Amino acid sequence: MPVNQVNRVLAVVAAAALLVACGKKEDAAPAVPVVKIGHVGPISGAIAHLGKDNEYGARMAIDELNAAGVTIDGKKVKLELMAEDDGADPKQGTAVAQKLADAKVVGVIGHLNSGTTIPASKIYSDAGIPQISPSATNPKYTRQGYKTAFRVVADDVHLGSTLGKYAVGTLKAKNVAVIDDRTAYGQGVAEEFTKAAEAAGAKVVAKEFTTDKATDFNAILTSIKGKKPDVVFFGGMDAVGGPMLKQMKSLGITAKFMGGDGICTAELSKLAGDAIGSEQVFCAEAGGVEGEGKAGMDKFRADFKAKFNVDVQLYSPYVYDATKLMVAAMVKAGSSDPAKYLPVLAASDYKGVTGPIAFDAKGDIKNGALTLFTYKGDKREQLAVIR
Ligand code: ABU
Repeated sequence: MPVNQVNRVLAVVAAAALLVACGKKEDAAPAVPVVKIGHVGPISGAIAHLGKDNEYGARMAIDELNAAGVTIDGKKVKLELMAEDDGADPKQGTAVAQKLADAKVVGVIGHLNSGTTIPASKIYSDAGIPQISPSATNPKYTRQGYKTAFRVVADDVHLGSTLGKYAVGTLKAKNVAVIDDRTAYGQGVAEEFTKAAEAAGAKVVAKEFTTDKATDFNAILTSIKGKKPDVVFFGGMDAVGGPMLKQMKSLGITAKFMGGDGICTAELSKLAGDAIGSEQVFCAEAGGVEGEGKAGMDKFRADFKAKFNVDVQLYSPYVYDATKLMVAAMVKAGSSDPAKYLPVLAASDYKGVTGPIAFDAKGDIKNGALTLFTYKGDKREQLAVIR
């Protein structure tokens, strides 16, 4: 074929290729808008197992929602989880809160700890970003007047006062010792326990302090032993409570051990070893289901185990509900713009695996439950659901 003919053929082929390419571009599906939701918990440090438990709850909700398809204002969207680690440290907590605000997430589920949730809540409030904590129980979080702050669990007033009454009324404690880890949560729940135990007639024979990083409690436990308490209450988390129980056993302290939700985990029995005993440890989770609600919770636990190959530690079901509840508010509002869906979120009337969720004027769950547990070896056994 002559050269000019070859050139003509090549030109025709190139033009056809260009047309095909252009056609492809026109036919390509439009990009699906991405809706970014933040999650924050301690994924590093002594309570990383609890942070991961929470993060898995958020991932499970997002994966299920994306699989089912989420449509906001007639448009299909893709949800994306921006998961951050605050190390349970207040400074790291505010740094990641700012990072999420800068990344323009439309909502945040977290943080896990009261000590990080409270300072971070100012950043979210200033940025107009709705925040739902699934586990921070210090009352201050929802008492700062921020319209963006919500909580799907009961608070430390409910936890501490119920445990104080239980120690005196059911465990018949006359003398109690109180230890706290000086965190916003540990100190707060210990104060509420103390008030309620004293009001019910018990004497506080010892008040001791530790930290959320301590590992040696011999000095405070030896002092407590001399005061012969019937109950030792610990305001803090399982990573400290477990070793503390072990050291109580080695010192021959036979008092019952109590704590709030921070010790009420699947991990506590592993951390305490045989010091967990049987009906030796009592604690409360700041939520709970009973009756018909148990089937949904059992299914969640089974699905969670199948997906992540680990058991629920404590608050992943609450994170799961908080995430789905936030997205439900966006769908109902027809917008993922925080300013538009925030009032819908505040007026939520949602039925989750953790039970019904509606918020009061402060952003706290209305009529929140709590569940008392004891341990029999490595089994956490439910005693009662209290409202
Ligand atoms: N509520 C126990 C663990 C989280 C916190 O409030 O610090």
